Amino acid sequence: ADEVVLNEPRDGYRVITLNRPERLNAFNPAMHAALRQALDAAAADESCRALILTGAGRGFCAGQDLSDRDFRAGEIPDLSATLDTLYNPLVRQLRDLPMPVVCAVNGVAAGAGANIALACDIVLAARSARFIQAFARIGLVPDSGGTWLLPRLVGRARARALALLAEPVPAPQAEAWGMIWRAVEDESLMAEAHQLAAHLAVQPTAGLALIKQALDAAETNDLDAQLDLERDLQGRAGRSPDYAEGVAAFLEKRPPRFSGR
Ligand code: T3D
Repeated sequence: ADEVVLNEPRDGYRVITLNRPERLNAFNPAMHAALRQALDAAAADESCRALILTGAGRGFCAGQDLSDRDFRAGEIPDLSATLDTLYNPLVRQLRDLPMPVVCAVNGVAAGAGANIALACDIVLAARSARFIQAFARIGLVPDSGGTWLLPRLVGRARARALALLAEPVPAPQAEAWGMIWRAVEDESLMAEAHQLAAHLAVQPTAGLALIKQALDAAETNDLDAQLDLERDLQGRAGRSPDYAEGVAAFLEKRPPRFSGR
């Protein structure tokens, strides 16, 4: 019952739940370790072809657990070290997972919690959820990829104001701005997330992983480099059993049965 991350296998996918609800699922070292372990296990499990990441209780994640930062004890925390050893590897791992990650943002997502949600592949949020770049309120810099991802998601003007003002963005606004995929009724969030994950879990997983790779590279490639990359990735996709199955199913006018390979 005191597991800080829950890992629930479903048919073809897993649900990973941040589970420190009394702290709005703020990150401490134990939760970092458990989350990394859950992601490693998902990546190593061939039958796992999609993930849902969500939070227990009324929040999604309030970022770093600030009660671990006690200056009264004379501690001057080395935040570069926490980014290097905890947050940055987590964001890299999420981005590099060879399967789609659906984030079901069930409530407030603040600080690193907001940016970890935004680093997922498809972000669904409960209408009542909000996203807060809380860092500026406490003298910090948006991290976990926020300064890179936000301008790309919402444009330079909104990214600057959000980072500097630390104002909450309600989920429907986040959807309207293109920051997330969809805001849905609170009551239907998990049902919609499960539906999406179950759908993704029977898709051509290896192909979806190549799509993730192409879109990530596109953020920094010029068109020429991206065309070369598309050529290389399409070459790999074209040799996959799922491509052969997709074409066969189309020609035979039947639903495909993708193996994920
Ligand atoms: O440090 C490093 O390693 C560098 C990395 C930094 C990454 C970061 O994420 S920095 C940003 C850290 N996060 C924040 O600054 C957000 C802090 N939290 C809030 O601003 C608010 O809690 C929220 C806006 C997220 C939600 O507000 P509200 O009113 O819905 O809830 P609340 O009453 O503030 O919080 C509920 C409880 O959770 C409360 O505990 P209590 O009073 O009931 O015992 C609150 O203290 C606790 N809580 C919320 N966020 C955190 C937290 N406890 C520790 N750390 C938190 N981040």
